[in-house]
Amino acid sequence: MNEKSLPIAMIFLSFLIAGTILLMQGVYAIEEIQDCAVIIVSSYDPDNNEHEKAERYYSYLIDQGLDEDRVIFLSFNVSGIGVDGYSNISGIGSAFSEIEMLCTSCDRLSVYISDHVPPPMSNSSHFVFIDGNITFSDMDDVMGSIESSHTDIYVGGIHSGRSGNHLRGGDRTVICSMKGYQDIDPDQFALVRGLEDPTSDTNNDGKVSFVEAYWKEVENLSGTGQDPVLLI
Ligand SMILES: [Ca+2]
Ligand SMILES: [Ca+2]
Repeated sequence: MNEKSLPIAMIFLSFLIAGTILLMQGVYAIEEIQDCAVIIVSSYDPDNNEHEKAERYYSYLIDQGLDEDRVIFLSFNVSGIGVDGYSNISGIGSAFSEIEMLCTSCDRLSVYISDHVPPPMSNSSHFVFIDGNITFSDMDDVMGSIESSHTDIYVGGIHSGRSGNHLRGGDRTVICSMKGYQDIDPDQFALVRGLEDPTSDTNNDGKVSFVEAYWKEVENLSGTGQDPVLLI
Protein backbone atom coordinates (compact mmCIF):
# COMPACT_ATOMS: atom_id res chain seq x y z
CA MET A 1 0.00 0.00 0.00
CA ASN A 2 1.50 3.39 -0.99
CA GLU A 3 1.27 6.64 1.03
CA LYS A 4 -1.74 7.92 -0.99
CA SER A 5 -3.90 4.80 -0.72
CA LEU A 6 -3.47 4.54 3.09
CA PRO A 7 -5.72 7.59 3.95
CA ILE A 8 -8.30 6.43 1.34
CA ALA A 9 -8.39 2.99 2.99
CA MET A 10 -8.83 4.63 6.39
CA ILE A 11 -11.69 6.82 5.12
CA PHE A 12 -13.33 3.75 3.59
CA LEU A 13 -12.89 1.84 6.86
CA SER A 14 -14.44 4.74 8.87
CA PHE A 15 -17.48 4.75 6.60
CA LEU A 16 -17.77 0.99 6.95
CA ILE A 17 -17.67 1.18 10.77
CA ALA A 18 -20.15 4.12 10.86
CA GLY A 19 -22.47 2.27 8.47
CA THR A 20 -22.34 -0.89 10.60
CA ILE A 21 -23.15 1.09 13.77
CA LEU A 22 -26.11 2.80 12.05
CA LEU A 23 -27.33 -0.54 10.74
CA MET A 24 -27.08 -2.08 14.22
CA GLN A 25 -28.99 0.84 15.72
CA GLY A 26 -31.64 0.34 13.05
CA VAL A 27 -31.94 -3.35 13.92
CA TYR A 28 -32.18 -2.58 17.64
CA ALA A 29 -34.80 0.11 16.94
CA ILE A 30 -36.92 -2.49 15.16
CA GLU A 31 -36.48 -4.96 18.00
CA GLU A 32 -37.58 -2.34 20.53
CA ILE A 33 -40.96 -2.03 18.85
CA GLN A 34 -42.82 -4.88 20.45
CA ASP A 35 -46.17 -5.65 21.88
CA CYS A 36 -47.01 -5.49 25.58
CA ALA A 37 -49.93 -6.87 27.53
CA VAL A 38 -51.59 -6.59 30.92
CA ILE A 39 -53.98 -9.34 32.03
CA ILE A 40 -56.02 -8.83 35.21
CA VAL A 41 -58.47 -11.31 36.71
CA SER A 42 -60.41 -9.42 39.36
CA SER A 43 -61.19 -11.96 42.06
CA TYR A 44 -62.13 -15.46 43.01
CA ASP A 45 -64.91 -17.17 41.13
CA PRO A 46 -66.06 -20.61 42.24
CA ASP A 47 -65.87 -22.27 38.80
CA ASN A 48 -62.43 -20.73 38.03
CA ASN A 49 -63.80 -20.08 34.55
CA GLU A 50 -62.54 -16.50 34.30
CA HIS A 51 -59.04 -17.36 35.51
CA GLU A 52 -58.80 -20.26 33.05
CA LYS A 53 -59.85 -18.09 30.12
CA ALA A 54 -57.26 -15.45 31.11
CA GLU A 55 -54.61 -18.19 31.41
CA ARG A 56 -55.45 -19.31 27.87
CA TYR A 57 -55.01 -15.72 26.68
CA TYR A 58 -51.62 -15.57 28.43
CA SER A 59 -50.53 -18.80 26.68
CA TYR A 60 -51.87 -17.51 23.38
CA LEU A 61 -49.73 -14.33 23.65
CA ILE A 62 -46.62 -16.35 24.56
CA ASP A 63 -47.29 -18.65 21.57
CA GLN A 64 -47.52 -15.51 19.42
CA GLY A 65 -43.93 -14.72 20.45
CA LEU A 66 -44.42 -12.16 23.21
CA ASP A 67 -41.69 -12.20 25.83
CA GLU A 68 -43.13 -13.30 29.19
CA ASP A 69 -41.59 -10.18 30.76
CA ARG A 70 -43.77 -8.05 28.49
CA VAL A 71 -46.95 -9.78 29.59
CA ILE A 72 -47.96 -8.83 33.13
CA PHE A 73 -50.53 -11.28 34.43
CA LEU A 74 -52.29 -10.57 37.74
CA SER A 75 -54.89 -12.84 39.29
CA PHE A 76 -56.35 -14.01 42.60
CA ASN A 77 -54.86 -17.38 41.66
CA VAL A 78 -51.12 -16.69 41.97
CA SER A 79 -50.16 -20.33 41.40
CA GLY A 80 -51.58 -20.17 37.86
CA ILE A 81 -49.38 -20.39 34.74
CA GLY A 82 -47.53 -17.14 34.07
CA VAL A 83 -49.12 -15.22 36.96
CA ASP A 84 -46.84 -12.41 38.17
CA GLY A 85 -48.80 -11.37 41.24
CA TYR A 86 -52.09 -10.65 42.98
CA SER A 87 -54.75 -8.60 41.23
CA ASN A 88 -54.91 -6.09 44.09
CA ILE A 89 -54.88 -2.32 43.73
CA SER A 90 -51.14 -1.89 44.37
CA GLY A 91 -50.32 -4.78 42.00
CA ILE A 92 -52.41 -3.22 39.24
CA GLY A 93 -50.74 0.19 39.80
CA SER A 94 -47.25 -1.37 39.59
CA ALA A 95 -48.20 -3.40 36.50
CA PHE A 96 -49.25 -0.30 34.57
CA SER A 97 -46.14 1.64 35.73
CA GLU A 98 -43.96 -1.23 34.52
CA ILE A 99 -45.79 -1.40 31.19
CA GLU A 100 -45.46 2.38 30.83
CA MET A 101 -41.67 2.00 31.08
CA LEU A 102 -41.50 -1.08 28.81
CA CYS A 103 -43.89 0.25 26.22
CA THR A 104 -42.15 3.50 25.19
CA SER A 105 -42.43 2.63 21.51
CA CYS A 106 -45.00 -0.10 21.73
CA ASP A 107 -46.67 -1.36 18.61
CA ARG A 108 -49.75 -2.88 20.20
CA LEU A 109 -50.80 -2.85 23.81
CA SER A 110 -53.31 -5.45 24.92
CA VAL A 111 -55.30 -4.97 28.12
CA TYR A 112 -57.43 -7.90 29.27
CA ILE A 113 -59.62 -7.32 32.32
CA SER A 114 -61.88 -9.97 33.76
CA ASP A 115 -64.09 -8.28 36.32
CA HIS A 116 -66.19 -11.15 37.52
CA VAL A 117 -67.65 -9.63 40.68
CA PRO A 118 -71.03 -8.02 40.13
CA PRO A 119 -70.80 -4.36 41.11
CA PRO A 120 -72.73 -3.59 44.29
CA MET A 121 -74.83 -0.95 42.57
CA SER A 122 -76.54 -1.35 39.24
CA ASN A 123 -75.32 2.07 38.08
CA SER A 124 -71.76 1.67 39.40
CA SER A 125 -68.92 2.74 37.16
CA HIS A 126 -65.94 0.92 38.61
CA PHE A 127 -64.09 -2.39 38.41
CA VAL A 128 -64.11 -4.50 41.59
CA PHE A 129 -60.75 -6.03 42.49
CA ILE A 130 -59.47 -8.11 45.45
CA ASP A 131 -59.00 -5.20 47.86
CA GLY A 132 -60.83 -2.28 46.30
CA ASN A 133 -62.32 -0.60 43.29
CA ILE A 134 -60.90 1.32 40.33
CA THR A 135 -63.26 3.64 38.47
CA PHE A 136 -63.61 3.18 34.72
CA SER A 137 -62.36 6.74 34.24
CA ASP A 138 -59.20 6.10 36.33
CA MET A 139 -58.57 2.94 34.29
CA ASP A 140 -59.04 4.98 31.12
CA ASP A 141 -56.46 7.54 32.36
CA VAL A 142 -53.90 4.91 33.28
CA MET A 143 -54.20 3.26 29.86
CA GLY A 144 -53.95 6.68 28.23
CA SER A 145 -50.52 7.23 29.82
CA ILE A 146 -49.05 4.28 27.90
CA GLU A 147 -47.48 5.03 24.55
CA SER A 148 -48.62 2.55 21.93
CA SER A 149 -49.73 2.85 18.34
CA HIS A 150 -52.84 0.76 19.05
CA THR A 151 -54.54 -0.63 22.15
CA ASP A 152 -56.81 -3.68 22.16
CA ILE A 153 -58.96 -3.80 25.28
CA TYR A 154 -60.99 -6.83 26.31
CA VAL A 155 -63.33 -6.69 29.31
CA GLY A 156 -65.06 -9.86 30.46
CA GLY A 157 -67.36 -10.78 33.33
CA ILE A 158 -70.80 -9.82 34.57
CA HIS A 159 -72.01 -6.43 33.22
CA SER A 160 -68.71 -6.05 31.29
CA GLY A 161 -70.31 -3.79 28.68
CA ARG A 162 -70.81 -1.08 31.29
CA SER A 163 -67.15 -0.02 31.01
CA GLY A 164 -67.04 0.09 27.20
CA ASN A 165 -68.00 3.70 26.60
CA HIS A 166 -65.58 4.87 29.32
CA LEU A 167 -62.63 3.05 27.76
CA ARG A 168 -63.25 3.61 24.06
CA GLY A 169 -61.64 6.27 21.90
CA GLY A 170 -58.59 7.23 19.85
CA ASP A 171 -56.57 4.31 18.63
CA ARG A 172 -58.36 1.74 20.78
CA THR A 173 -60.47 -1.28 19.95
CA VAL A 174 -62.70 -2.29 22.86
CA ILE A 175 -64.46 -5.64 23.17
CA CYS A 176 -66.84 -6.34 26.07
CA SER A 177 -68.10 -9.86 26.54
CA MET A 178 -71.72 -8.83 27.16
CA LYS A 179 -73.95 -5.79 27.29
CA GLY A 180 -73.82 -3.60 30.41
CA TYR A 181 -77.21 -4.75 31.68
CA GLN A 182 -76.46 -8.48 31.22
CA ASP A 183 -75.26 -10.63 34.13
CA ILE A 184 -74.66 -13.97 32.42
CA ASP A 185 -72.64 -16.32 34.62
CA PRO A 186 -70.51 -18.08 33.55
CA ASP A 187 -69.54 -15.57 30.91
CA GLN A 188 -69.59 -17.55 27.66
CA PHE A 189 -67.39 -15.23 25.60
CA ALA A 190 -64.05 -16.94 24.94
CA LEU A 191 -61.59 -14.60 23.20
CA VAL A 192 -58.96 -17.27 22.59
CA ARG A 193 -61.50 -19.66 21.06
CA GLY A 194 -62.14 -16.94 18.47
CA LEU A 195 -58.44 -16.10 18.05
CA GLU A 196 -57.42 -19.72 17.53
CA ASP A 197 -60.19 -20.66 15.12
CA PRO A 198 -58.77 -20.47 11.57
CA THR A 199 -62.29 -19.85 10.20
CA SER A 200 -62.31 -16.50 12.04
CA ASP A 201 -59.88 -15.16 9.41
CA THR A 202 -62.47 -13.57 7.15
CA ASN A 203 -60.07 -11.32 5.21
CA ASN A 204 -57.87 -14.37 4.47
CA ASP A 205 -54.56 -12.77 5.44
CA GLY A 206 -53.53 -15.86 7.40
CA LYS A 207 -53.97 -14.16 10.78
CA VAL A 208 -56.92 -13.82 13.10
CA SER A 209 -57.22 -10.25 14.34
CA PHE A 210 -58.78 -9.12 17.61
CA VAL A 211 -61.84 -7.88 15.71
CA GLU A 212 -62.12 -11.07 13.62
CA ALA A 213 -62.07 -13.09 16.88
CA TYR A 214 -64.88 -10.87 18.16
CA TRP A 215 -67.11 -11.63 15.17
CA LYS A 216 -66.43 -15.36 15.53
CA GLU A 217 -67.53 -15.19 19.17
CA VAL A 218 -70.67 -13.28 18.15
CA GLU A 219 -71.37 -16.26 15.88
CA ASN A 220 -70.52 -18.79 18.63
CA LEU A 221 -72.79 -17.02 21.13
CA SER A 222 -75.75 -16.53 18.81
CA GLY A 223 -78.89 -17.94 20.39
CA THR A 224 -77.40 -17.99 23.91
CA GLY A 225 -78.89 -14.64 24.90
CA GLN A 226 -75.44 -13.13 25.55
CA ASP A 227 -74.63 -10.13 23.37
CA PRO A 228 -70.98 -9.07 23.08
CA VAL A 229 -70.07 -5.44 22.37
CA LEU A 230 -67.47 -4.00 19.99
CA LEU A 231 -66.39 -0.36 20.18
CA ILE A 232 -63.91 0.99 17.65
CA1 LIG B 1 -44.97 -11.85 33.11
CA1 LIG C 1 -57.38 -11.88 9.20
